[in-house]
Amino acid sequence: MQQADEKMVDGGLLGDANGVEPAPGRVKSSGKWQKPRFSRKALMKCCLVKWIIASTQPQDKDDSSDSDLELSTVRHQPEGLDQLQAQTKFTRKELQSLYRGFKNECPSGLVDEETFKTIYSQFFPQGDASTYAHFLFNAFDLDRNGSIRFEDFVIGLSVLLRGSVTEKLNWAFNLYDINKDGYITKEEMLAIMKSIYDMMGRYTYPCVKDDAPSEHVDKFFQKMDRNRDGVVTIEEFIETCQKDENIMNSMQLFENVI
Ligand SMILES: [Ca+2]
Ligand SMILES: [Ca+2]
Ligand SMILES: [Ca+2]
Repeated sequence: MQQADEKMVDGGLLGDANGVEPAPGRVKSSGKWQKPRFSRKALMKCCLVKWIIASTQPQDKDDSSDSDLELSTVRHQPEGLDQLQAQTKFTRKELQSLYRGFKNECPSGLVDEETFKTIYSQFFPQGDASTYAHFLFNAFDLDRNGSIRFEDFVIGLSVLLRGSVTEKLNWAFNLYDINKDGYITKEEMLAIMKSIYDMMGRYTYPCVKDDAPSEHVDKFFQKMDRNRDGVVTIEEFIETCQKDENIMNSMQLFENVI
């Protein structure tokens, strides 16, 4: 019975991911480990997900490597899978796939800042990703002890990829609030923006001028700091973002660099 259920879930995910039916003739054998599939294209834009998926993809398609993978899937079950399923918007299978990749890349079960820097410099080789990776790492490392556990990692990913607009904005606020004091200053916003532009690289990202980050920030900050006290609170941030389409569009830029 369970096998049948799993097959149904599987088919649903596949259809959603590609918008097409699986090629006829490619019959899946149930119970076999499959390449991770995610139900939304947006997920695939996420560097952290790409990083993990790259490590779980078999180098070739021969059957022996498949059974190796199957074995290691069984070996590496995340602890508290039920709880994680409740805490995130990932399916059980997605969580298992993410966990497999995570354990492959980080056998210790923890990600450190250096790893984030390596990931982002790989995806953005034309720029300098180190500052952005530092800020992003701090946004995931909620207890600020210098490492990210799998649980924190997937809970963060779940918000970023499948959270509601408000959840995403809360997360973005936490990223922008570099010193985590509950306020975004103009300097913090500028530092984040600059780190994104630095990572993108001046010559490869279209329409980027030298003064683009500070122009961006001036505009943003004016709109967001509604009571003109020099700092942006979470309330100001969420209210402004939700009301202003331009800012929402600019948040897309941000979403492309997670
Ligand atoms: Ca931590
Ligand atoms: Ca702050
Ligand atoms: Ca204010």
